[in-house]
Amino acid sequence: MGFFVSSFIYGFQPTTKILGVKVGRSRRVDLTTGTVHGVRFSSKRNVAIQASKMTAATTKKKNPQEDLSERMVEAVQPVGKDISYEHHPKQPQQLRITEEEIFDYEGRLPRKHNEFRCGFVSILGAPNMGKSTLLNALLQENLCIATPRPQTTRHAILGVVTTENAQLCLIDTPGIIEDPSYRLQEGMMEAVMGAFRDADVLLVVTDLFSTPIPDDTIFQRVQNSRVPVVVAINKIDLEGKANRNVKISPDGNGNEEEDLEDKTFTVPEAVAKWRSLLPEALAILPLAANEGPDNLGVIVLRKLLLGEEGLADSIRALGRPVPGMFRPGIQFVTTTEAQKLLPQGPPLYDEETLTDRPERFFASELIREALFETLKKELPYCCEVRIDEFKEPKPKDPKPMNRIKATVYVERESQKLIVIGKGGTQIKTVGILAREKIERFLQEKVFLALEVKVNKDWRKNEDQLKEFGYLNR
Ligand SMILES: Nc1nc2c(ncn2[C@@H]2O[C@H](COP(=O)(O)OP(=O)(O)OP(=O)(O)O)[C@@H](O)[C@H]2O)c(=O)[nH]1
Ligand SMILES: [Mg+2]
Repeated sequence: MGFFVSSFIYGFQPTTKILGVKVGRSRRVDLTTGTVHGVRFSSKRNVAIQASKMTAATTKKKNPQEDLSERMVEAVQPVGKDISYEHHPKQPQQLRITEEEIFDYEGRLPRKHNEFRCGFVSILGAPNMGKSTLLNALLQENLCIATPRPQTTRHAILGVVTTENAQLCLIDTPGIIEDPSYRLQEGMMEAVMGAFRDADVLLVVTDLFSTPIPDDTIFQRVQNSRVPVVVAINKIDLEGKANRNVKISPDGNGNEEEDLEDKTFTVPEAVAKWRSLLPEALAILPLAANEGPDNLGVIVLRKLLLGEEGLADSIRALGRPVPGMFRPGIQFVTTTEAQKLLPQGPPLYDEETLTDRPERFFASELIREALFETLKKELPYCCEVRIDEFKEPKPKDPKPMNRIKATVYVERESQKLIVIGKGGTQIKTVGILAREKIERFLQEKVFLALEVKVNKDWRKNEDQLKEFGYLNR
């Protein structure tokens, strides 16, 4: 049975529309139309479904701190005949369902949403192309961290856009590098490959330097992709401007060669280049993700992926057609064609859901963002952040305050000294910046305590990386 379950878990394709249990590399379950968030597959014998508390920051609801165990029971009940479950004795937020029953469950449920479309769009590209910025613009929320430095993103991160007719599950991924030089980078590339497998659409992000996907094997997979490919040529605001381009040095250690002056391509040149690289791409769209959701290119991309009405008009609003934006002889993509991008099927997530990761995760990411923005050279790459304690405000607190304790792990004693700084000044700066970021994210006051510890060579340590969630256990 172990075999079936693991093949089921990893072999899941959204297009097969297994209603009820979606697993893949993300952690969640949808039973009928009820959605259970934050599913963890634990021991070999039992599959534990854990509902993480969805809070304001990770959903669009104002006050979604409801008891999810109720909802989980409701979600399971429609198939109660086939699935037996029990609450975890100590953790009411957990239900246990045996593997066999979950497996039996495949494809049993009636489809309720014949017209609804739902699927995964994996965002891929070289480091620093603006993938995370683009996800945030499409999502219309600041969910993923983005910094001027390459290799900011280390995990595959889900962002969910739900409209009346469709649900777009966007997956941000770490920037692709050709030769991972330590185990952490290998884990990051595993996250890229996982997102590839789950994708209904590949969204390749590049910039006006026409930065290619640095790994030939991955690029060939994009070229031979059976799912549609859309290319976003980002940062078109830099057209014609010389730009300080930060490149990763060949040692792959995250060291940077800064201040390289490079001249950009023009938009038509970049589009023509990508059209020759990917002749079958459905669309090659110039845009500027850092202008956010109102950028004309971002609007087109969102409508295209969601298959919304008015797509052709939005394409016209971009201005004079750039040759190569669409396949030869085609001026634009129709809404009907765009509606074929996502497979038909019911939503996998509640309409308020923005992501499947808890606030803790985003708190640690925002601390990492502050480290990336504050520390020099390769130092941020040696840092990992763990949240040790996250106490939400009590309901009757006159001044609601989240209390967060976190540890910044570095690889060596010498790094610890720099991250702390003389008299603790450096870590204090990081702490203030991170606190402001987390407060904006949670929309609540935060008390943040940071500690710095050495975790020798954690980037190479298999067990440590598993614990940090970079490698599969
Ligand atoms: N000028 C300009 N800069 C942009 C644009 N979009 C993103 N950026 C900047 O590009 C830098 C990298 O953005 P990210 O979103 O972190 O890039 P990424 O592809 O996710 O990078 P990794 O996570 O390292 O792979 C950030 O400084 C962004 O502000 C844009 O349209 N124009
Ligand atoms: Mg990123």
